[in-house]
Amino acid sequence: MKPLVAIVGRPNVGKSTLFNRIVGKRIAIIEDTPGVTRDRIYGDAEWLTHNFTVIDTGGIEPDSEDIIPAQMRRQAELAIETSHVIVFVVDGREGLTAADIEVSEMLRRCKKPIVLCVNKVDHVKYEDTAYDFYSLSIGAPITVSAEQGLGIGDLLDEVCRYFPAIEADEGGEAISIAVVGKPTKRIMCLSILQASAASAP
Ligand SMILES: Nc1nc2c(ncn2[C@@H]2O[C@H](COP(=O)(O)OP(=O)(O)OP(=O)(O)O)[C@@H](O)[C@H]2O)c(=O)[nH]1
Ligand SMILES: [Mg+2]
Repeated sequence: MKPLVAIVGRPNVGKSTLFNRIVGKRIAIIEDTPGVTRDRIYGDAEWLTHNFTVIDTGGIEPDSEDIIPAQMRRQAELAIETSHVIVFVVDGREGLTAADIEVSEMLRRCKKPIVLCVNKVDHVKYEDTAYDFYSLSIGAPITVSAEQGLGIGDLLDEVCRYFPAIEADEGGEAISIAVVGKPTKRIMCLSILQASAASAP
């Protein structure tokens, strides 16, 4: 199985734009309105020697009790639960918000590798806005412009750093499945032997 990477964050930060940029196709719908993505969208991607799957998710509104935001949050939680690495997207133009802090607390509980991505840094002159996000205690923020295609290589380098352990784990799982398969084979052989013994004159 390929590594799974979930793109999460509050609404309208540019998750779908980043997703399309990483998969190299316009799969997800992009609009300047919060709440456009409602489901989980999967796409295959590659970077250097790695093949992986990316999941775009709906924006997480931590406080909302309304049905649609709650369902979108559940979709994002499902993506987080099944993924190996999380790309947490924030908006470098708007700066740090209370919703970002709440989403970061939710993500920390999942105990998976998190890469903090500050989007909408379309020009180096905006790079200083990233410093605010150090206070999320998630690690060094990586600045990108999903729209302009800036910083995507650095982001993917960081994401792929977590893959070797995942790929090694997957191998371990495959071996354990093979061992689990053995007794069945023996039982089958035994049944064939018994059947041929029974049918022998
Ligand atoms: N300036 C700038 N705008 C961006 C960038 N990336 C995305 N946007 C804009 O931000 C808005 C929201 O983008 P989306 O990709 O739909 O955001 P989203 O996080 O998927 O939004 P939801 O699905 O509603 O949660 C759109 O108007 C995009 O064009 C960027 O790098 N720079
Ligand atoms: Mg979206």
